[in-house]
Amino acid sequence: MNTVTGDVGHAKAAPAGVAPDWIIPQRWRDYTPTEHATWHLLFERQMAQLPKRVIPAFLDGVRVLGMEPTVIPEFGALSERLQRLTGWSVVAVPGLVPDATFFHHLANRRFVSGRFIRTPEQLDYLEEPDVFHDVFGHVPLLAVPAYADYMQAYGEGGLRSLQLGSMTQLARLYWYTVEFGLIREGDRLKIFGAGIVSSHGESAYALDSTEPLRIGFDLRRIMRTDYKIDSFQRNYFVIDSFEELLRCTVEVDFAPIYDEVASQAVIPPGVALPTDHLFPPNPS
Ligand code: HBI
Ligand code: FE
Repeated sequence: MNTVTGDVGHAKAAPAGVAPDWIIPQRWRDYTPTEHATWHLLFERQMAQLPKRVIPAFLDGVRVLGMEPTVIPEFGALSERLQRLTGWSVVAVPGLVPDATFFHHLANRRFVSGRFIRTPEQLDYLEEPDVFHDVFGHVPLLAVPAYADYMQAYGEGGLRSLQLGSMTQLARLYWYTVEFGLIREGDRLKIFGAGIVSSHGESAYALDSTEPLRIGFDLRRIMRTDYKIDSFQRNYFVIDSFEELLRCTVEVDFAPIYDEVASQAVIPPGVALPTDHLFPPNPS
């Protein structure tokens, strides 16, 4: 299952009745029993397979934020817990928002989440991020300080990238870390990307399949690497730690890197370079 977080263009006007920052009320009481049951099904399905696949900090986040298996989290209570830990809050939006709006919220430690949830017929394919992808996939790690700092730095970098016309390169960094990132844990690889964590099929494929490349983190390599939004990834990138990820964003001025990368060929997904540090699938 993949969620499209592709480029939705720049500052599009908010739909009628929606605030300019695209935030809408979650109206938690309006969720139907079927919608809560869909959350319950997706939650249990993932929690059955994630404990041995996901970075432990993700499970700690689910627990410390009080996420329940049976009901869609209420964003006010969720935000109260989260704010105490890392200053982040979760706000509801109708779906994909313009890039500038998205980056603006991240830069202010507000994570935007679709309020809708997929239908029972749509369990494994989704056009836009729904509340399960956004809240189950993305929010638990916002309880981890280094990751919370990285997400805010990404938002600030995103606003700068729009000024520089380099958003495509920066969006690849988001895609290959926040959405589809892997992390080393000893001699094994673990999942942390929200697009994998919230996907039943890709949670297995990303670690076990011999098909995709698993490439050691390299900022310039990532910024040159295209990605597919409607199938499992053909390559993943592997970080050593969130601290490493944070260092690569806050201590580095991206402007010269954007220039360097813009003059080089885009690398299609699934193509290995001789300079890549490749990881094998996890030993079974
Ligand atoms: N809007 N709601 C929402 N969620 C996203 O993940 C999102 C978005 N708008 C733009 C976007 N992502 C990407 O284009 C940026 O990561 C570049
Ligand atoms: Fe996402």
